Amino acid sequence: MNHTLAIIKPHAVGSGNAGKIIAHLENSGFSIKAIKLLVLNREQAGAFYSVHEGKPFYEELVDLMTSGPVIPMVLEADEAVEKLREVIGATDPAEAAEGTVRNLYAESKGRNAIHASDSDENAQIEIGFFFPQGER
Ligand code: 3AN
Repeated sequence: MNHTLAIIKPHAVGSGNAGKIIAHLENSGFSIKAIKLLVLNREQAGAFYSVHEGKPFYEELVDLMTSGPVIPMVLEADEAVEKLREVIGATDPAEAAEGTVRNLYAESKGRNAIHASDSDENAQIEIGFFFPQGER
């Protein structure tokens, strides 16, 4: 079994879709190993997305991720990272396959409802960001 990190983004929490997204993930075969709800400050959101610093959408991304509570969770499944990327669909909801989380719940490429780690290495880093060793 492998682990990955998902984050339900503030606009999806605000629009009342968090429960449906969590159910979608569980119905897709993931089990939740850790979960919390918190509001990120700009420093935390900027650090989390530091690979995107300098890109045209960076400020918009930090604005979005600090606009309300987020729900990060550690998900477990076989090949969790690849599987979750498949279940959430493409970054741009216009390109996300039918029935994927972003096809169902994203509003735009920026407001795309959910984040998922893109490699096993990043999954470990991102899990540690929200759920430090001592807390697990
Ligand atoms: P993904 O979330 O599918 O891994 P990344 O890592 O390329 O996509 O981008 C991280 C986040 O940055 C996306 N979830 C999205 O919110 C935002 N983003 C990426 N590209 C754009 C873009 N062209 N315009 C607006 N926001 C973007």
